[in-house]
Amino acid sequence: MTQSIPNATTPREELKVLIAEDDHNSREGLETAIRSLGYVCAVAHDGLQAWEMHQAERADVVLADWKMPRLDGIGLCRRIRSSGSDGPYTHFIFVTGNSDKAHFLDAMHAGADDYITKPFDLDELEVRLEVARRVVTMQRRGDAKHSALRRKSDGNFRAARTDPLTAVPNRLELTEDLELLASHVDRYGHPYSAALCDIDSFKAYNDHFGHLAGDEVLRQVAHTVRTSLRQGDRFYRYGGEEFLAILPEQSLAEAALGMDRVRRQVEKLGLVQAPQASLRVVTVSVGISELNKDSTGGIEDWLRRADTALYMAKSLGRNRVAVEGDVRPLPRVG
Ligand code: GH3
Ligand code: MG
Ligand code: MG
Ligand code: MG
Repeated sequence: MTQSIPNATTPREELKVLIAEDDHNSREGLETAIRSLGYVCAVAHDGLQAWEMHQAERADVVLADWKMPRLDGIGLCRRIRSSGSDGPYTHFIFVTGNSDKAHFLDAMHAGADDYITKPFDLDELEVRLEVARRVVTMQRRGDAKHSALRRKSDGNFRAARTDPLTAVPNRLELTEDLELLASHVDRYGHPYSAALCDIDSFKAYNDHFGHLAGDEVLRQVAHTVRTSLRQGDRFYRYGGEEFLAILPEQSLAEAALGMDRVRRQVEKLGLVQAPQASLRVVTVSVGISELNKDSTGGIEDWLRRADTALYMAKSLGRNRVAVEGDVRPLPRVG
């Protein structure tokens, strides 16, 4: 056996090697060789112990004897192959006295990557471990790339469903959520209220203070409404200066009370309105409708009813909450 010293200047991927060998002398010889080549090494006295150790701390490379008590090398190889389909790859090398073709083929069919016959040659072991290192390194790089791509595609998924100005979910997310919600109402009969919120006299605000100042108002109002809602309520930018809150398990009366609290929070922001607006500070009007198992018109009709209620809130003087059915034909103010 010639002993070669690993090149300390080459950056090397750390490789964890696990030896499974029941024969004392073979085990010690292999361990000494592996350590001399600069690898981290763990040692098991049979296949079952190796399997348990591998489960506790995954090895990058397994060097396994063939014949061992409790679980032989073939059994160990099969277990590792059938368990590791979604994790990092384990490079499996047989180190065995069986030098015939039939054993070699059995080993490779069981999922082995390489096959070394005893007595092993240190130079040969070294180059075979270099092969293992290349495979493991490539696999690690592939995993890192895959994770990065996955993070990116998760990020793209979120970005496509988020309004960039206010950071609240957008219409695409709403459309997807509404499909789910419709099936929930059909199946479980749970009621939902829709609260359509519209900033009052926002055109006047923009005309007076400019579009950028208007954007800032949109951000602040969105943040205030969102943080004033109950946990479990959902909130979307519906379009322009309109937002939609979906309130699960709330009757119209409960939703009206809750949304009036939200409306007051917006008023309390005290964002000074344009002089030509009818109100002194920035406010919202809210229209509420309910969807339950008795609703006949479906989602579209539900949202249309919220819009009608919103129109009513505007007609009644803005900065207020109106519930569907509140039909009081007062003249539109402001
Ligand atoms: P009302 O009280 O009846 O709702 O009156 P309003 O002026 O709020 O309603 P109108 O529909 O006449 O005007 C809505 C305004 O909202 C006009 C539009 O420029 C503004 N707006 C819509 N989206 C944005 C946005 O992203 N940024 C800014 N700054 N303004 C927006
Ligand atoms: Mg043995
Ligand atoms: Mg509007
Ligand atoms: Mg408006």
